[in-house]
Amino acid sequence: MRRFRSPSARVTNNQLFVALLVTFATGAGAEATGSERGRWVLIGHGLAAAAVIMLIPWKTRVVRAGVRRHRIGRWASLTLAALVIVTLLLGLGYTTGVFRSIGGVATMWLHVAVALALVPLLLWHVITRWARPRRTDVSRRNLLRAVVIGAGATTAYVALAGAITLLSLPGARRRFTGSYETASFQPRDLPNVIWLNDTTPTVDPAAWRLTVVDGRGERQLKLADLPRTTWRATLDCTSGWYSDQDWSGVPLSTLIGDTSGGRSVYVHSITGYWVRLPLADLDHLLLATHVGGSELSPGHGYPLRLVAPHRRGYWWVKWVDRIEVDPKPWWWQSPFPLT
Ligand SMILES: Nc1nc2c(c(=O)[nH]1)N[C@H]1C(S)=C(S)[C@@H](COP(=O)(O)O)O[C@H]1N2
Ligand SMILES: [Mo]
Repeated sequence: MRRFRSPSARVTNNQLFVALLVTFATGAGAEATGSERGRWVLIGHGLAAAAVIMLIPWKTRVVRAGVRRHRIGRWASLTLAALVIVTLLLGLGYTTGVFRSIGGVATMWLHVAVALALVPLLLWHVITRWARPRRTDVSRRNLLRAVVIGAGATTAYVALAGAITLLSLPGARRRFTGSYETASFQPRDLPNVIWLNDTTPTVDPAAWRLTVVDGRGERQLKLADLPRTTWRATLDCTSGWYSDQDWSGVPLSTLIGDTSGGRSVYVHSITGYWVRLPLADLDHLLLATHVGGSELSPGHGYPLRLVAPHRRGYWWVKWVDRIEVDPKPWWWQSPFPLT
Protein backbone atom coordinates (compact mmCIF):
# COMPACT_ATOMS: atom_id res chain seq x y z
CA MET A 1 0.00 0.00 0.00
CA ARG A 2 1.30 3.37 -0.93
CA ARG A 3 1.45 5.67 2.05
CA PHE A 4 0.02 9.09 1.50
CA ARG A 5 2.37 11.98 2.12
CA SER A 6 1.31 15.55 1.73
CA PRO A 7 3.96 17.56 -0.09
CA SER A 8 4.49 19.78 2.92
CA ALA A 9 4.96 16.80 5.26
CA ARG A 10 7.53 15.33 2.91
CA VAL A 11 9.38 18.62 2.66
CA THR A 12 9.33 19.11 6.44
CA ASN A 13 10.68 15.60 7.00
CA ASN A 14 13.44 15.96 4.45
CA GLN A 15 14.46 19.39 5.70
CA LEU A 16 14.53 18.08 9.26
CA PHE A 17 16.61 15.08 8.21
CA VAL A 18 19.14 17.34 6.47
CA ALA A 19 19.27 19.63 9.53
CA LEU A 20 19.87 16.61 11.79
CA LEU A 21 22.61 15.25 9.51
CA VAL A 22 24.39 18.61 9.54
CA THR A 23 23.97 18.82 13.32
CA PHE A 24 25.58 15.38 13.71
CA ALA A 25 28.45 16.08 11.35
CA THR A 26 29.27 19.44 12.91
CA GLY A 27 28.83 17.95 16.41
CA ALA A 28 31.46 15.32 15.64
CA GLY A 29 33.62 18.04 14.06
CA ALA A 30 33.24 20.23 17.15
CA GLU A 31 34.54 17.38 19.32
CA ALA A 32 37.48 16.82 17.00
CA THR A 33 38.69 20.37 16.61
CA GLY A 34 41.13 21.98 18.99
CA SER A 35 42.38 24.89 16.91
CA GLU A 36 40.92 28.32 16.19
CA ARG A 37 40.57 27.42 12.53
CA GLY A 38 37.86 24.96 13.53
CA ARG A 39 35.67 27.61 15.12
CA TRP A 40 33.25 27.69 12.18
CA VAL A 41 32.38 24.02 12.86
CA LEU A 42 31.01 25.03 16.27
CA ILE A 43 29.09 27.94 14.80
CA GLY A 44 27.72 25.56 12.16
CA HIS A 45 26.67 23.17 14.92
CA GLY A 46 24.74 25.92 16.68
CA LEU A 47 23.08 27.06 13.45
CA ALA A 48 22.09 23.52 12.45
CA ALA A 49 20.65 22.87 15.92
CA ALA A 50 18.71 26.14 15.67
CA ALA A 51 17.33 24.97 12.31
CA VAL A 52 16.18 21.74 13.98
CA ILE A 53 14.38 23.84 16.61
CA MET A 54 12.82 26.04 13.88
CA LEU A 55 11.38 22.92 12.24
CA ILE A 56 9.71 21.66 15.43
CA PRO A 57 6.35 23.46 14.84
CA TRP A 58 6.16 22.08 11.27
CA LYS A 59 7.18 18.62 12.38
CA THR A 60 4.61 18.69 15.18
CA ARG A 61 1.89 18.91 12.52
CA VAL A 62 3.35 15.92 10.67
CA VAL A 63 3.63 13.97 13.91
CA ARG A 64 0.00 14.69 14.86
CA ALA A 65 -1.20 13.23 11.58
CA GLY A 66 1.31 10.37 11.73
CA VAL A 67 0.48 9.22 15.24
CA ARG A 68 -3.05 8.43 14.09
CA ARG A 69 -1.87 6.50 11.05
CA HIS A 70 1.23 4.62 12.17
CA ARG A 71 0.27 2.26 14.94
CA ILE A 72 3.38 0.15 14.53
CA GLY A 73 6.50 1.88 15.73
CA ARG A 74 4.58 4.86 17.04
CA TRP A 75 6.24 4.67 20.45
CA ALA A 76 9.68 4.26 18.98
CA SER A 77 9.11 7.38 16.89
CA LEU A 78 7.88 9.36 19.87
CA THR A 79 10.91 8.15 21.87
CA LEU A 80 13.10 9.43 19.05
CA ALA A 81 11.38 12.82 19.22
CA ALA A 82 11.90 12.90 22.99
CA LEU A 83 15.59 12.03 22.64
CA VAL A 84 16.09 14.79 20.07
CA ILE A 85 14.49 17.29 22.44
CA VAL A 86 16.58 16.05 25.39
CA THR A 87 19.75 16.38 23.27
CA LEU A 88 18.77 19.96 22.34
CA LEU A 89 18.04 20.85 25.97
CA LEU A 90 21.35 19.36 27.16
CA GLY A 91 23.19 21.28 24.46
CA LEU A 92 21.44 24.51 25.45
CA GLY A 93 22.12 23.86 29.15
CA TYR A 94 25.79 23.41 28.45
CA THR A 95 26.07 26.31 25.99
CA THR A 96 24.44 28.77 28.37
CA GLY A 97 26.09 27.21 31.42
CA VAL A 98 22.73 27.02 33.17
CA PHE A 99 23.32 23.33 33.81
CA ARG A 100 26.90 22.28 33.28
CA SER A 101 26.49 18.99 35.08
CA ILE A 102 23.59 16.79 36.08
CA GLY A 103 24.00 14.43 39.01
CA GLY A 104 27.74 14.94 38.88
CA VAL A 105 27.99 14.02 35.17
CA ALA A 106 29.17 16.73 32.76
CA THR A 107 26.23 17.85 30.58
CA MET A 108 28.52 17.53 27.57
CA TRP A 109 28.94 13.78 28.12
CA LEU A 110 25.17 13.38 28.43
CA HIS A 111 24.58 15.51 25.32
CA VAL A 112 26.90 13.26 23.30
CA ALA A 113 25.58 10.03 24.85
CA VAL A 114 21.92 10.82 24.12
CA ALA A 115 22.80 12.04 20.61
CA LEU A 116 24.60 8.75 19.89
CA ALA A 117 21.76 6.72 21.41
CA LEU A 118 19.23 8.25 19.04
CA VAL A 119 21.20 7.42 15.88
CA PRO A 120 19.87 3.85 15.46
CA LEU A 121 16.30 5.04 16.12
CA LEU A 122 16.71 7.86 13.62
CA LEU A 123 18.06 5.50 10.94
CA TRP A 124 15.21 3.07 11.54
CA HIS A 125 12.67 5.90 11.44
CA VAL A 126 14.05 7.39 8.24
CA ILE A 127 14.30 4.01 6.49
CA THR A 128 10.79 2.86 7.40
CA ARG A 129 9.15 6.21 6.67
CA TRP A 130 11.22 7.27 3.72
CA ALA A 131 9.37 9.31 1.10
CA ARG A 132 11.53 10.13 -1.86
CA PRO A 133 11.83 13.85 -2.55
CA ARG A 134 10.03 14.80 -5.77
CA ARG A 135 11.06 17.20 -8.44
CA THR A 136 8.10 19.39 -7.49
CA ASP A 137 9.55 19.72 -3.97
CA VAL A 138 12.09 22.12 -5.42
CA SER A 139 9.49 24.83 -5.79
CA ARG A 140 9.73 28.55 -5.16
CA ARG A 141 7.55 28.11 -2.12
CA ASN A 142 9.75 25.42 -0.57
CA LEU A 143 12.97 27.25 -1.33
CA LEU A 144 11.48 30.29 0.33
CA ARG A 145 10.66 28.12 3.31
CA ALA A 146 14.26 26.90 3.50
CA VAL A 147 15.42 30.52 3.42
CA VAL A 148 12.98 31.42 6.19
CA ILE A 149 14.28 28.52 8.31
CA GLY A 150 17.90 29.53 7.65
CA ALA A 151 17.23 33.16 8.51
CA GLY A 152 15.23 32.17 11.58
CA ALA A 153 17.98 29.84 12.76
CA THR A 154 20.62 32.54 12.30
CA THR A 155 18.51 35.07 14.19
CA ALA A 156 17.89 32.60 17.01
CA TYR A 157 21.60 31.76 17.17
CA VAL A 158 22.68 35.40 17.27
CA ALA A 159 19.96 36.22 19.83
CA LEU A 160 21.07 33.38 22.10
CA ALA A 161 24.75 34.35 21.83
CA GLY A 162 23.76 37.96 22.62
CA ALA A 163 21.63 36.91 25.58
CA ILE A 164 24.47 34.78 27.01
CA THR A 165 26.79 37.80 26.86
CA LEU A 166 24.27 40.38 28.08
CA LEU A 167 23.14 38.27 31.01
CA SER A 168 26.77 37.29 31.74
CA LEU A 169 25.78 33.66 31.85
CA PRO A 170 28.63 31.21 32.53
CA GLY A 171 28.47 30.29 28.84
CA ALA A 172 30.00 33.66 27.98
CA ARG A 173 33.32 32.50 29.41
CA ARG A 174 33.72 29.47 27.19
CA ARG A 175 36.66 28.82 24.94
CA PHE A 176 36.07 28.68 21.15
CA THR A 177 35.74 24.88 21.49
CA GLY A 178 32.87 25.46 23.91
CA SER A 179 34.86 24.24 26.92
CA TYR A 180 34.84 25.86 30.37
CA GLU A 181 38.06 26.77 32.18
CA THR A 182 38.98 24.46 35.03
CA ALA A 183 41.93 24.52 37.45
CA SER A 184 44.32 26.48 35.23
CA PHE A 185 47.81 26.51 36.78
CA GLN A 186 46.46 24.36 39.60
CA PRO A 187 47.46 20.92 38.39
CA ARG A 188 46.40 19.36 41.66
CA ASP A 189 42.76 20.14 40.82
CA LEU A 190 43.04 19.07 37.19
CA PRO A 191 40.19 16.65 36.34
CA ASN A 192 41.10 13.11 35.50
CA VAL A 193 39.77 11.61 32.32
CA ILE A 194 40.27 7.94 31.60
CA TRP A 195 38.42 5.89 29.02
CA LEU A 196 36.41 2.86 30.07
CA ASN A 197 38.95 0.20 29.23
CA ASP A 198 41.92 1.96 30.84
CA THR A 199 43.01 2.07 34.46
CA THR A 200 45.82 4.08 36.05
CA PRO A 201 48.87 1.83 35.99
CA THR A 202 51.42 1.66 38.81
CA VAL A 203 54.79 2.42 37.28
CA ASP A 204 58.14 1.57 38.86
CA PRO A 205 60.33 4.48 37.71
CA ALA A 206 63.51 2.38 38.00
CA ALA A 207 62.20 -0.30 35.67
CA TRP A 208 60.35 2.03 33.28
CA ARG A 209 61.88 2.65 29.84
CA LEU A 210 60.80 4.72 26.88
CA THR A 211 61.28 2.86 23.61
CA VAL A 212 62.05 5.14 20.67
CA VAL A 213 61.92 3.72 17.15
CA ASP A 214 62.98 5.90 14.23
CA GLY A 215 65.05 5.72 11.06
CA ARG A 216 68.16 5.08 13.17
CA GLY A 217 66.70 2.04 14.82
CA GLU A 218 65.38 1.28 18.27
CA ARG A 219 66.67 2.51 21.60
CA GLN A 220 65.61 2.60 25.23
CA LEU A 221 65.70 5.67 27.43
CA LYS A 222 65.53 5.94 31.20
CA LEU A 223 63.55 8.62 32.99
CA ALA A 224 66.79 10.34 34.06
CA ASP A 225 67.93 10.52 30.41
CA LEU A 226 65.14 12.91 29.48
CA PRO A 227 66.02 16.62 29.30
CA ARG A 228 63.44 19.18 30.36
CA THR A 229 61.98 22.30 28.78
CA THR A 230 58.70 23.98 29.67
CA TRP A 231 55.75 24.71 27.41
CA ARG A 232 52.49 26.43 28.29
CA ALA A 233 49.62 24.51 26.72
CA THR A 234 45.87 24.04 27.01
CA LEU A 235 44.43 20.63 27.73
CA ASP A 236 40.88 20.71 26.30
CA CYS A 237 38.77 17.61 26.88
CA THR A 238 35.77 16.77 24.71
CA SER A 239 33.73 16.46 27.92
CA GLY A 240 33.65 20.26 28.05
CA TRP A 241 36.49 21.60 30.22
CA TYR A 242 39.92 23.03 29.49
CA SER A 243 42.93 23.87 31.61
CA ASP A 244 46.06 25.92 30.98
CA GLN A 245 49.20 24.43 32.51
CA ASP A 246 52.96 24.65 32.30
CA TRP A 247 54.15 21.29 31.08
CA SER A 248 57.82 20.31 31.27
CA GLY A 249 59.53 17.53 29.44
CA VAL A 250 61.25 16.67 26.22
CA PRO A 251 60.09 17.80 22.77
CA LEU A 252 59.46 14.82 20.51
CA SER A 253 61.68 16.35 17.85
CA THR A 254 64.61 16.02 20.28
CA LEU A 255 64.08 12.28 20.57
CA ILE A 256 63.22 11.49 16.97
CA GLY A 257 66.02 12.31 14.58
CA ASP A 258 65.45 10.37 11.42
CA THR A 259 61.92 10.24 10.04
CA SER A 260 62.80 8.67 6.70
CA GLY A 261 60.22 6.23 5.47
CA GLY A 262 57.69 7.50 8.01
CA ARG A 263 54.35 9.20 7.53
CA SER A 264 53.27 9.52 11.15
CA VAL A 265 54.37 9.27 14.78
CA TYR A 266 52.82 6.51 16.81
CA VAL A 267 52.54 7.20 20.55
CA HIS A 268 51.72 4.22 22.75
CA SER A 269 50.68 3.95 26.41
CA ILE A 270 51.43 1.20 28.93
CA THR A 271 47.66 0.67 29.04
CA GLY A 272 47.50 -0.13 25.33
CA TYR A 273 45.95 3.25 24.42
CA TRP A 274 47.63 4.87 21.42
CA VAL A 275 47.35 7.62 18.80
CA ARG A 276 49.00 8.33 15.47
CA LEU A 277 49.94 11.95 14.71
CA PRO A 278 51.03 13.59 11.48
CA LEU A 279 54.80 13.85 11.08
CA ALA A 280 54.26 17.56 10.49
CA ASP A 281 53.27 17.82 14.18
CA LEU A 282 56.65 16.60 15.38
CA ASP A 283 57.87 20.09 16.30
CA HIS A 284 54.71 20.78 18.29
CA LEU A 285 54.69 17.76 20.58
CA LEU A 286 56.14 17.40 24.05
CA LEU A 287 56.56 14.35 26.26
CA ALA A 288 56.00 15.78 29.73
CA THR A 289 57.33 14.44 32.99
CA HIS A 290 56.20 17.47 35.02
CA VAL A 291 53.25 19.82 35.26
CA GLY A 292 53.40 23.11 37.19
CA GLY A 293 56.93 22.25 38.28
CA SER A 294 55.96 19.00 40.00
CA GLU A 295 56.20 15.42 38.84
CA LEU A 296 53.06 14.16 37.10
CA SER A 297 50.69 12.36 39.44
CA PRO A 298 49.79 8.75 38.57
CA GLY A 299 46.34 9.80 37.32
CA HIS A 300 47.79 12.41 34.99
CA GLY A 301 50.23 10.08 33.30
CA TYR A 302 53.25 9.44 35.52
CA PRO A 303 56.00 9.09 34.46
CA LEU A 304 55.45 10.44 30.93
CA ARG A 305 52.55 11.86 28.96
CA LEU A 306 52.08 13.47 25.60
CA VAL A 307 51.30 17.19 25.40
CA ALA A 308 49.71 18.03 22.06
CA PRO A 309 48.87 21.76 21.97
CA HIS A 310 45.90 22.69 19.74
CA ARG A 311 44.66 19.12 19.86
CA ARG A 312 41.82 17.87 22.03
CA GLY A 313 42.55 15.92 25.22
CA TYR A 314 42.14 12.45 23.75
CA TRP A 315 45.40 12.92 21.82
CA TRP A 316 47.33 13.59 25.04
CA VAL A 317 48.32 9.96 25.69
CA LYS A 318 49.18 9.27 29.33
CA TRP A 319 51.73 6.72 30.62
CA VAL A 320 53.68 6.73 27.37
CA ASP A 321 56.15 3.85 26.95
CA ARG A 322 56.80 3.85 23.21
CA ILE A 323 57.10 6.32 20.34
CA GLU A 324 57.67 5.21 16.81
CA VAL A 325 58.09 6.69 13.36
CA ASP A 326 55.36 4.86 11.49
CA PRO A 327 54.95 4.28 7.73
CA LYS A 328 51.14 4.37 8.09
CA PRO A 329 49.34 7.69 7.61
CA TRP A 330 48.10 9.41 10.79
CA TRP A 331 44.44 9.10 9.77
CA TRP A 332 44.70 5.32 9.86
CA GLN A 333 42.88 5.08 13.22
CA SER A 334 39.46 5.53 14.74
CA PRO A 335 38.56 9.26 14.64
CA PHE A 336 37.70 9.09 18.36
CA PRO A 337 38.66 6.61 21.06
CA LEU A 338 35.80 4.13 21.21
CA THR A 339 35.67 3.14 24.88
N1 LIG B 1 46.46 6.15 28.22
C1 LIG B 1 45.47 7.06 28.24
N2 LIG B 1 45.74 8.35 27.92
C2 LIG B 1 44.74 9.28 27.94
C3 LIG B 1 43.41 8.91 28.26
C4 LIG B 1 43.15 7.55 28.58
O1 LIG B 1 42.03 7.15 28.88
N3 LIG B 1 44.20 6.65 28.56
N4 LIG B 1 42.41 9.87 28.24
C5 LIG B 1 42.65 11.03 27.38
C6 LIG B 1 41.68 12.11 27.54
S1 LIG B 1 40.18 11.87 26.81
C7 LIG B 1 41.99 13.30 28.12
S2 LIG B 1 40.91 14.60 28.14
C8 LIG B 1 43.26 13.49 28.82
C9 LIG B 1 42.98 13.86 30.25
O2 LIG B 1 44.16 14.08 30.95
P1 LIG B 1 44.13 14.26 32.52
O3 LIG B 1 43.46 13.04 33.11
O4 LIG B 1 45.54 14.41 32.92
O5 LIG B 1 43.32 15.50 32.81
O6 LIG B 1 44.09 12.34 28.77
C10 LIG B 1 44.05 11.61 27.56
N5 LIG B 1 45.05 10.55 27.64
MO1 LIG C 1 38.97 13.84 26.99
